[in-house]
Amino acid sequence: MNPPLLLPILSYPDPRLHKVAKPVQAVDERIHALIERMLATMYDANGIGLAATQVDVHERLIVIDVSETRDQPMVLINPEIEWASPEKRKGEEGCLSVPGIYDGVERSLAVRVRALDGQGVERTIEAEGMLAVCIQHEMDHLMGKVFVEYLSPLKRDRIKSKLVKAQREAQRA
Ligand code: K1U
Ligand code: ZN
Repeated sequence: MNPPLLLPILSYPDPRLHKVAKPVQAVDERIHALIERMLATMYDANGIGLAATQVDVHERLIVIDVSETRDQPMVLINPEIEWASPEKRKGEEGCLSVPGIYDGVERSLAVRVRALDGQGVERTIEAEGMLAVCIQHEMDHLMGKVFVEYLSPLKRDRIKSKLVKAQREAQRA
């Protein structure tokens, strides 16, 4: 029997969100199946990106779709930032692992990233705008970093308490 397509997304402050992902060793059938499930999970959750870390797989794999039409999926395997612009801007971010929380994070305006695509072919991606922000956000996930770690300790603690409380209440319901 096939496994269900949608994967459960870890919620902050789950300690598994802080694991550092290892490189994907081979772009094989297992990775193709994972990509399919991550894309389905991202679209189902109305996200614009998803890192493997968020579905408890600690390998360097990201899926992204910043298109309005939601039909332009991107797959980045073993991504590495080759260049990040020194110009930065603070913009509002959200995260499927930190539901209901949005706050400002400063990021490089543009990045150049080298990665394998879903077929294992090496690509260089020049990104700006939302795509650049999303790539940086997802690559942080692969390093075990969640966007709330850019916020003040006070804000982060408040977010943590709010989410822990919500998770306890959801378990009781
Ligand atoms: O990593 C994730 O959990 C996905 C995350 C990606 C992201 C959103 C915004 C800025 C940077 C990275 C989301 O898709 S959150 C949900 C969402 O669709 C969204 C939230 C705020 C702005 C734009 C989109
Ligand atoms: Zn996120």
